Amino acid sequence: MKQSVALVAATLLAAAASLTTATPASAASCPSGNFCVWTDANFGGQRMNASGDDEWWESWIADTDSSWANHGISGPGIKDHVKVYESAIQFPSNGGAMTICLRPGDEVGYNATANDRGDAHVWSMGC
Ligand SMILES: [Ca+2]
Repeated sequence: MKQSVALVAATLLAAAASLTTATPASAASCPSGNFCVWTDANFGGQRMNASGDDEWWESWIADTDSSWANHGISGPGIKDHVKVYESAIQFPSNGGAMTICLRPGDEVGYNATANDRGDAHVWSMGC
């Protein structure tokens, strides 16, 4: 009995995983509650992760970002979207153009428009 319950649970988990995974082979490895960004496409190379805003990315990730994941926590009144900007948000710069915006749960393995352009990110209520 115990074994069959475990089997059912495992089957349900597998079904849930296949429903929620956007990219087939490699789901992004990113801690819950964090925005993650990688230097290479498909969540490869070095990863930066942040649970808060970072208005001035470190030089190793600035303008080298090639894949992104939003594993932020969703809920009423919670800033659960992430906007990435082309410039550091440092007075008088407001960050310039937004290169990409991620909804909760979004995992983007590559995006030609945003590739190697990000310098800052901010959590927000929407895109
Ligand atoms: Ca890159």
